[in-house]
Amino acid sequence: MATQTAQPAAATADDVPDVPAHLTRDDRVELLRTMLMMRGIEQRAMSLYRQGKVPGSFYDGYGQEAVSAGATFAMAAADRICALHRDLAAHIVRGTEPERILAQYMGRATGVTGGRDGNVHFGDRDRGVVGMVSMLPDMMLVATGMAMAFKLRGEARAALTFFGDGSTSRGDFHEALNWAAVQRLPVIFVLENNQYAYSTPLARQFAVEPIERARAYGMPGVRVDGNDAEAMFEVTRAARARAIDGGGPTLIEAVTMRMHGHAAHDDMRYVPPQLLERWRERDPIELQQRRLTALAPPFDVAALSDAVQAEVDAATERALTAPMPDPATATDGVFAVGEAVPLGDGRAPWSGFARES
Ligand SMILES: Cc1ncc(C[n+]2csc(CCOP(=O)(O)OP(=O)(O)O)c2C)c(N)n1
Ligand SMILES: [Mg+2]
Repeated sequence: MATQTAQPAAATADDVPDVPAHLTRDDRVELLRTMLMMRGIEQRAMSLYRQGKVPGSFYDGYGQEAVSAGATFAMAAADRICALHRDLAAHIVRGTEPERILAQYMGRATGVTGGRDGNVHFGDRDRGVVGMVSMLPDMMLVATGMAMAFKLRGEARAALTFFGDGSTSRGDFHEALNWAAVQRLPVIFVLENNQYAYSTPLARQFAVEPIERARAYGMPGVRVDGNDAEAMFEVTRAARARAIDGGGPTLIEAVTMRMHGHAAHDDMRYVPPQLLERWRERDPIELQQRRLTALAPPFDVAALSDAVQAEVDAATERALTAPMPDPATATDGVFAVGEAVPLGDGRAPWSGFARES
């Protein structure tokens, strides 16, 4: 099992990588649109948070848009995606509407969870994005379990999960990699290495290169420029093809940088300014804009940016006028509906509700 190292494709702002193997012009535009939408929604949500309209805290993936945009774009509709707190582009690729996302952040009835959970802990089951379990990185086990089900049922589907560098220090990371490799499951693990876990830098997280863990557990490991959406697409596409062919899991390390604090309340004074400056030159959206501008004929990136911003503005207006949820519906969709079974019949109390189907 060789560990491949795909060096970051765009080492400097002027070094624009070659045309990718599998993306059409429209696909490349769509990747840019997705990243612009993620940034536009999150920037708007951040200002709504500062106005007191987003309760709790607010987490964003500023500067990391290429990871979830490129990876999710490579997956088929029947595949399942586990998106975390920096992966909004996964929802956008799958078609969750900006208005529902903004309403979600504001706890409105029209949000993805209908106001049951603010912030980023949401999934959209109809679109194959599984709701996030906050304990990190539990979604690795959820993805592994789904991949196990796909394999047992003989379905040509794969599961993909994102997770951060910090969460690789937890036991679940190791259990998921091990089981997926032993069972050769169709699962793709995307390690989003953004250099920090809250205020903890990489050097305090692991004593080996994280990608070495792939070899340790018996699967290919691919290191990729996480700020390059097209490179993300290509490595994920290859990992998916391998998974569907029965080749088992892949660990992808997407190297990127957390450009904002851990959440809205964090001024990240612990991050050296020079580090941020270096990464600012490698902004994933600017990279994709340069690429599309260099096409013949050049693509009008400014018009796309304006169109996305107008969409975010309209979505914000609608989300702001959406109602708050009716308290009477608070437990809808939380408990299974069915007949109550009296205690004392030998069954455990927690089996008191029979599932409808
Ligand atoms: C088991 C567990 N411990 C702590 C937390 C609180 N927490 C949420 S995000 C986060 C940082 C995780 O860092 P990393 O995995 O690198 O992801 P990043 O936030 O950098 O994307 C922490 C500590 C949690 N959700 N789960
Ligand atoms: Mg991190």
